Amino acid sequence: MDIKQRIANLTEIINQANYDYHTMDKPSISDQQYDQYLKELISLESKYPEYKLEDSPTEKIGGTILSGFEKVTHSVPMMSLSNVFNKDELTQFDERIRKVVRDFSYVTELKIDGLAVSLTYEKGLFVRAATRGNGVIGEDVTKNVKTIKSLPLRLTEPVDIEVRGEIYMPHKSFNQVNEQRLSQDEALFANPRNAAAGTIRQLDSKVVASRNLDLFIYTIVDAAHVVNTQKEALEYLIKLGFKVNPNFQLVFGIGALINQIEDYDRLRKSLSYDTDGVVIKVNEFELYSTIGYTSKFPKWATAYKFQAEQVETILKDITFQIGRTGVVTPVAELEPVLVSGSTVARATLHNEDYILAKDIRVGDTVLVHKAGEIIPEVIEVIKSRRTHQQPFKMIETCPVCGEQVTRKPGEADHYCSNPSCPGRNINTLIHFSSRAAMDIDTLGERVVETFHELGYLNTISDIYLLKNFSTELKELPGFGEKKVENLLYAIENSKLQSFDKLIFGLGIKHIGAKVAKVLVKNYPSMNLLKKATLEELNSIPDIGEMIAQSIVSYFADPHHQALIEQLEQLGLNMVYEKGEQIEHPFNNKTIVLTGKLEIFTRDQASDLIEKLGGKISSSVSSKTDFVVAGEDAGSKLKKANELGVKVIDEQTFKGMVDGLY
Ligand code: 1X8
Repeated sequence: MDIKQRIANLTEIINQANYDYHTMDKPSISDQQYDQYLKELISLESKYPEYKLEDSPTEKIGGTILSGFEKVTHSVPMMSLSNVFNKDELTQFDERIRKVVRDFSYVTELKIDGLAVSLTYEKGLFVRAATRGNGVIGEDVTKNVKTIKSLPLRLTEPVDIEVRGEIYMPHKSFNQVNEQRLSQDEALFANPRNAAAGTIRQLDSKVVASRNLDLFIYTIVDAAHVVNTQKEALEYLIKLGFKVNPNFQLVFGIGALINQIEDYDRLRKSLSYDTDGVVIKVNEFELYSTIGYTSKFPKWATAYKFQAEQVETILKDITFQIGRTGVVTPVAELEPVLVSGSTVARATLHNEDYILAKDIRVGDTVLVHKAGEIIPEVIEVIKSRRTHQQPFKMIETCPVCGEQVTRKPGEADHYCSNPSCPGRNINTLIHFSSRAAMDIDTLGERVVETFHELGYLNTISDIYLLKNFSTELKELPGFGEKKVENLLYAIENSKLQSFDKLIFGLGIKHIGAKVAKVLVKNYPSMNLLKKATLEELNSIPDIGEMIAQSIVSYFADPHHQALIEQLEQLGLNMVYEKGEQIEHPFNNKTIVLTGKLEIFTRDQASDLIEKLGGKISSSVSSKTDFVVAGEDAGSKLKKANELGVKVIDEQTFKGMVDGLY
């Protein structure tokens, strides 16, 4: 067969396989076969670019890097829909229509919680995708949308057509994306809609391809030229090869409409993507001009918005959380309940006014929801269940440092008046777990922030109490079993960290890593150090007046004394082991061994590195300090070179450790 023909065949086979798998959910060839065809096509296209077809599935891999998005003016504005929030409002919607037309039906469709796009096809070929933007002008996201696996690049008919739909991120992709972001210490997406919107505006389409977005199409622009009803429009979209949400229904009358919505509300809980309501459209296009439009919405359609899930539980206690700025936030400690798919044991109560306005009291039965966000909220008290609960009273002293808590005039928030309140400074926690200090590498800045916001982390000692919340942590978006176990393991491990690292980690003013080392050499245990006097400290070379003063006042503070005692009880290492501190280039460094070693065995090399204070890692990242590359080193060496990580060969390595074993 000639090359041109083979490329055409492969294009068709792979497009069909994509359709079967991603649109029909019915795989027709094995993954292995698919990969083989795709590989062959990629290779042929690179050798014979002149034969590459416009609907080539290799476009789905991404690879274009844009500098920005061009503006696109929509041929027909993308309107939004009016909303109704309950059955009464829905009935009024129906009655308004019934005043002007008789004999009509509705089509109901799930409202997908994503972002709207408009797709243009010319002669059946996909040419452009644009976001909604302000409804009149959107952005050209063609390259990114092209990576969506269920998007047909060629329709089954050679038509010129513009269609609209919703891009969304399925739950599975959302969880994967957040897990990855967590492991790279990046901010988590609050919900799948934000994740989809953030992804579609990525400049690198390879990133978009990796995020596994999906797409449901629900509208044909100027549909009345093609078909007569919305139901026919959906059927025609399916025929053209689009992925249409299968849960659409033809409904007659308000009674059936209400029943249908109740069915959807049950159905949506079992779906693998977020929906936020039901779209209700009059089915017959010929009635649209009679029913008419407002300046913003069509009057022949509306969106019924589902209530965010609300669940009853008991408010066991109200505790207080100190923020970065000293703001004191009351937190509801709840009897754990399942809300919108995850367990909720804590919820924000915002501030004193919020609690008093809703008259929330410890012991009450309360309604909790999670409006698509990570942080759950107490909405209201079920007053009929109240027995003898006492009214809430705002605290007057800080639960962390004991200093006064005051409300600033004109503000709703209370603040802890102690500028160095340990509860207030999450930077202390971030510093403590950092690599140069206790080296809890899975407890990065973002994770600390998230846990702090949720009330799990206030003080350093809370880090070692996280294990008591492992069940709750595993339920958090982006965390999960493995992640939490790794984190708790790293935390336990850090208890063995050397004494000087602990001293450095405490964040005592003016005590850097070097001074911490000097200190532990002179005071080889916490017991000795905490009793150090100004005179003694001043007499040590390298320790000046300011440092001496800072140490003495740190250990004189009862909060710090309590913290140290707690950490001691939790089992942290508080003695300096002589000989442990080796001045060597590997000390404190992360090292990756790769390729075949000839002088040393892997185990010997690892042991040596560890004895010299280094850490062995199995994968190369920007955090790697050295790669020791033996014979035939492969991808790790390549990655090290790409990242600019220092690479040494085995001979050099030998030179660096000679005489030390
Ligand atoms: C928005 C949406 C519509 C549909 C589904 N999901 C949405 N987010 C639908 O019609 N099936 S229609 C729509 C709009 O017109 N703004």
